[in-house]
Amino acid sequence: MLLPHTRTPVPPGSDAEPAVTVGGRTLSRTDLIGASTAVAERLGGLGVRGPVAVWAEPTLATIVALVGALRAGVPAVPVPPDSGSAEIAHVLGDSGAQAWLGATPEDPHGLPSVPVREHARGWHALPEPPAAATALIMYTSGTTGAPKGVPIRREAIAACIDGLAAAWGWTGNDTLVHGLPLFHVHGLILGVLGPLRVGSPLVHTGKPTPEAYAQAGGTMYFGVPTVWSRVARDPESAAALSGARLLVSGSAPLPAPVFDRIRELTGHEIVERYGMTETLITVSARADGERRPGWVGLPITGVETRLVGEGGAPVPHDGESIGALQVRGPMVGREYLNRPDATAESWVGEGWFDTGDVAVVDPTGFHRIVGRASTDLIKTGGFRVGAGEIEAALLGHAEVREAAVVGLPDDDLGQRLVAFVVTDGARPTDSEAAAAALIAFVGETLSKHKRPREIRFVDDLPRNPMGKVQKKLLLG
Ligand code: MCA
Ligand code: AMP
Repeated sequence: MLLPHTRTPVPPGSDAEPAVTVGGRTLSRTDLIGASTAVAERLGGLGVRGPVAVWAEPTLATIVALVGALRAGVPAVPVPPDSGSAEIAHVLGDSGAQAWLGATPEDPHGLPSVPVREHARGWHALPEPPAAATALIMYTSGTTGAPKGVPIRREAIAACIDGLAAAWGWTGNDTLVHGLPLFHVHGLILGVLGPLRVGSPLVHTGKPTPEAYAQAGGTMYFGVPTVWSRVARDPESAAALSGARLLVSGSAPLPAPVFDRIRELTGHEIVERYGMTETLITVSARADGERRPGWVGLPITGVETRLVGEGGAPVPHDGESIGALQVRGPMVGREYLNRPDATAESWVGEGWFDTGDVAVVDPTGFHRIVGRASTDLIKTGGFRVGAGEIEAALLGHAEVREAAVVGLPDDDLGQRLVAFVVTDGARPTDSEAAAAALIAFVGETLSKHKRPREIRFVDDLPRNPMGKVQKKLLLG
């Protein structure tokens, strides 16, 4: 069964124990089973077979909605609560969402809403949906165009969580703490479905601040590198994590100085793991094994990886030779929703998925992610953002003639979104005000975290003789 089951080994009265705590409010396992069963019964009663959209604020109600949909076998589409209007319209239309389940945005875009009542209880035994059924549809950015939907199978989630539980020695004796968003693989699949499947209570801190992590008193902590670098700059909060069992980082490269500083402050070597929305988590350091700064570890149970060079030639696993990283395994997705073109580009045959990341593998099987093949996929604060989508949003502004978006190195965010903009007519005289207006303009259509941090007004963009913008020249 995917969700939720009792703790292993089963302690007496375990279902009365806390399952999830969000913002200081707790649901026991019994409460969560009852409330999510009520949601599933309601969906069944209304004949909603889905997909259903879930406005994924970090609340108990969101968790009840998502677990209810999973238990009903209705695909759920988590929608980022900072989404802009164009994004919401795209996600609802592309996924074919039939209704909102629980909270809605101010403009529900014409969809009805099925209420979620945290205090309602249902007690029917629900049949387990087929393992290959779609549990979630998650949206993720490509280099260009609108975000693509990734259907995520129940069996893929189970394989990912079980593989990580084995790698990390994760059991019902752990308490997991994090404050990550509930609309991505990291915060939702690892961070909510993980503890429910493993049987370890979850404490969600609302926001992933060092102070909140320090106060939560968990055994396992998840964070993106930005979270760990903020903890590294807060020695008092960091010291409070010394008693934990495992600190885990993922979603973007963890800088080696942050790894070193956290070790100094907490006595812990952070376990790093690597994954994607399309593949879930495929590679990780082990709790009982080596943790090497700058390296993301070994394939988890059931995963195969390979490095591919120019012309498809295999690249040796010698710790130095660089190749395109491809992965396959039971947690890897099978397609993008409604996008046979993009599916054919990334799924290259026999279940292999071309990650778009460039990596090296050493003779012991340890993986290091060297970078991305394209400068147009940017990771900022752990969020994946496509340059093309932001450029298209900027070009929607009447005064923007050309735009090029790049990720510049940033101590806090890893990469910071910077847009180079050519305006119609002369450069704006008050460039600060013009930049603020453009940043706000992007925030109206796209998610807040897709807003450029900085706008640089230029006369021309550097182009090659074919007219293509040479982004590498903007990075320097
Ligand atoms: C941000 N702000 C801005 C701009 N950008 N203001 C003006 N112009 C801008 N361009 C504002 C924000 O709204 C915020 O305001 C303030 O500046 C600080 O923002 P920020 O620096 O972004 O900090 P933050 O809001 O504290 O967020 C940092 C964060 C966040 C908590 C680390 O980036 C985050 O939650 N990242 C997690 C991403 C994640 O879960 N990725 C997983 C996907 P105010 O304070 O007023 O709000 S990857 C995945 O799932 C795979 C499978 C994997 O491997 O894990
Ligand atoms: P997303 O689909 O948002 O999860 O983004 C996936 C991308 O995040 C991957 O293709 C990598 O580029 C990056 N990523 C995830 N985890 C790591 C990591 N531990 N080290 C380096 N890059 C990572």
